[in-house]
Amino acid sequence: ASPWKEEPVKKFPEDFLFGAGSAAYQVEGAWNEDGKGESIWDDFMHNKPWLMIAQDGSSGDVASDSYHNLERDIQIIRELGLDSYRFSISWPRLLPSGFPDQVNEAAIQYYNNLINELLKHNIEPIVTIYHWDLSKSLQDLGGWTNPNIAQWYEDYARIVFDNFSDRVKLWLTINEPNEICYLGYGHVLEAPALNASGIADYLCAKNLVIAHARAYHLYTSQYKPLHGGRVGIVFSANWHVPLNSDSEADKLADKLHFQSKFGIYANPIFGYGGFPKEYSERVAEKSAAQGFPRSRLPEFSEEEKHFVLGSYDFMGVNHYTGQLVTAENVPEYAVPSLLDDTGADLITLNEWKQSTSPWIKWMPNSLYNQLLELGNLYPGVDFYITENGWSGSTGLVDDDRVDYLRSCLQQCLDAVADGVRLKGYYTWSLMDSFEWAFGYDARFGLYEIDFEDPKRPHTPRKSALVYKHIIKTRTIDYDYAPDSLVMTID
Ligand code: GBH
Repeated sequence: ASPWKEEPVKKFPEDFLFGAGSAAYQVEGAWNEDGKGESIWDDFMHNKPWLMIAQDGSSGDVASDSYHNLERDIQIIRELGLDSYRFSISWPRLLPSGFPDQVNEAAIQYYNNLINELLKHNIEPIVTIYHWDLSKSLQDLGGWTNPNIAQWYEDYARIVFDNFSDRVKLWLTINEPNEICYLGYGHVLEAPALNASGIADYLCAKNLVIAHARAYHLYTSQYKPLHGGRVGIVFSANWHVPLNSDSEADKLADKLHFQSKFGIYANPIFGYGGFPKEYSERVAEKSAAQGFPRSRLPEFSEEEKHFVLGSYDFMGVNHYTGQLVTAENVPEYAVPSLLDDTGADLITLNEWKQSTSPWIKWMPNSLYNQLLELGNLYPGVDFYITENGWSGSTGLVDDDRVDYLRSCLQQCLDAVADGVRLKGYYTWSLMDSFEWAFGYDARFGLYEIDFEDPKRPHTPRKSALVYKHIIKTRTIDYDYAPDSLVMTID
């Protein structure tokens, strides 16, 4: 029975971490300064701009210019009163060649300054080791489809731990495997835009979970005994339900869809090991029928399964929305592809409020449902919501974001009351930043950034004041309305 059940929780526990997040390519800028190497996102923006959804010539070359505005970032983090700040380290900034033959001192300086400033003000850093900006030099060798990447990633993680693990206690190995593998290698929505679904995304999936496990074991054997921190991985998890709950076909489509986006990454680490059984069987059958001599979904050896299984201290979850899943009237997907293997179509309802991002609609109670599902699937696991947020446009009175934020935090409280071991919540994002293929069209920030101005001035939105009040009182006061949009450090 849950310790929470007897006394429904109205208040967030004192040790619950309230945070906000960012990612290196989205905020740092300084893409070619101080010895930084080229990443696959630099390459994507400079050499394949036609693949962008926002056709406005934007890129992350300067972004929110956090590399030159550390004081500003610390200032706004302190104004909000965050318990914790999530940021990522840029692999090519730290290791310009992708390999540890040279370590960039300027990068160590920048991240040291950031970490030290956070700690000076009692703010817990949670650091993503890899948030999508792979060194281009490693992509030229196949990137995440090359099994050697598990070793390259471990080498990189060792440099990260050597330099920062005396002070950073919370580590996120990799952000959103599904987006890296499916959208980057299976599709063209993200770098490296390989567009080889049903093959490259599956190779990536296996190599990526092994890379994660290598970093986990490295930390656990060599750094944890000295510093006692914790290591997790971040999955994207959008809520999903069969469109017709009486239909066996819809239920199967829903299951295979969730396995294709989440299970193939989570099951090897948190489940019973290896890829999920139903999904492996489906891809093996399809592959045979298509004339492939073996399944397009690679297998794990017993040794690999054992190595990966249980390689976690907690799970990070990025959650934004959800969909209804059906097997009816499924479009003709390319063959082979992950979508064809899955055989599902995703439906959203017109009555759900639409954000500025085409992919985010407000599906009622999706976060609560997702947390409950994960809590039931993986009992005993600690969770953090590592991203959750609402995209709007420019403007400071962001009432939709305020409503969404309050609702999602209420859903967190409800999930905690029902026994889910949720330890923290990080809103996405601290400030407006470069939103990948969507450029600067989608604004997620608690703070607005003026990207037209070379100084990148920042202004708090209403949601910043509301979040600050929630953090301070550790309750959600639905009547709270700030008198003015002025933020100061308490
Ligand atoms: C997160 O991904 C990322 O981790 C974060 O860096 C990012 O800033 C944040 O989302 C907000 O965008 O409409 O077909 O082009 C969430 C997963 C992957 C969902 C890309 C939207 C585009 C789908 N996202 N996807 S489409």
